[in-house]
Amino acid sequence: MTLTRRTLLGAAASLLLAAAIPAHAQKPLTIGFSQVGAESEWRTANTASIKDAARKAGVNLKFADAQQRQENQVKAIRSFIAQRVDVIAFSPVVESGWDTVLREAKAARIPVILTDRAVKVSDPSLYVSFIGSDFVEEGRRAARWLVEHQKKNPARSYNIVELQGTVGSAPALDRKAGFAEVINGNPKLKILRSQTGDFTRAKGKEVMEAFLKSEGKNINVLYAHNDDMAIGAIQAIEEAGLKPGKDILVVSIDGVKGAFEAMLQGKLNVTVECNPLLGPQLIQTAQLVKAGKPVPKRITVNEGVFPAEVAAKEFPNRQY
Ligand code: GZL
Repeated sequence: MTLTRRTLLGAAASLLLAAAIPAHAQKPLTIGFSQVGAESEWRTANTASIKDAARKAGVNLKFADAQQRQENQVKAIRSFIAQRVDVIAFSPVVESGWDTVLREAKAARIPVILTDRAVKVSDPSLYVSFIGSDFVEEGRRAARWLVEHQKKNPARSYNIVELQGTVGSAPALDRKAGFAEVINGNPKLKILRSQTGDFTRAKGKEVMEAFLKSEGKNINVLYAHNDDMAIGAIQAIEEAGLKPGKDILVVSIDGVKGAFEAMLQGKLNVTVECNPLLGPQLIQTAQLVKAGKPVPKRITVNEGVFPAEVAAKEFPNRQY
């Protein structure tokens, strides 16, 4: 029997076999996921959501924690390519520097899904979909709360210090831009100092200590790009003998449990929600991509704003 005929017969046999195996018994979908790190309560909830959704769907999840370092994410993506996973997904720690490795994934014909944070790439076809929040709008919402608060005391001016997220990350760049857009031109709202706290409690406390040392009682408001930095800063404010939430208003983003607890203690004034529960949408999108079905380029999530007045009522409903 010639090789060709044997090969054709072999292929036909395997096709018949595959058709006979029920879908659930076929090879499970394998997703390689590179996570930013474990820097905040938000990230912990995001990781739990992804792992839980993968487990429930019977997905084989290869999970890599990059400890907030881009080189670790590039390494993880290359490893997923070498392992020939079905889909690569990741939350890019920073916006730029992804073209080369994403071109390698494209050359290997492995689709890439972005979750949580976006990338800036020359060729948008390097990823199939981005599932996450509108960070510019989150920054606007934080500023709008402060604008409305200032209107209650029209004669008062507010000096603001800003704790930015990780340098170069989409949430840090966009939350800064959205906040600045809304306060721009308002003579009563002025940003005195702005510096990164890298989204962590420890760094948020450290930078707030420096702000207090240089600006002292001049500070009326803290705008933190995430609740973890705000919670660290609250400790610094108290250690300086000031009352967070009163002497210094605290405006933050994420909506994690720690922020609700701080609001219930009167130490934080408002948190703008940033939903980390992206697991189910990620798995569903990966399954559609694997099945060759079309998926939206941009999948957003619904989010709210939680001022301290609603904290007691809302806290029991929080899922993260
Ligand atoms: C936002 C996410 C940010 C959170 C932080 O989607 O990337 O990173 O706001 C987290 O808490 O560290």
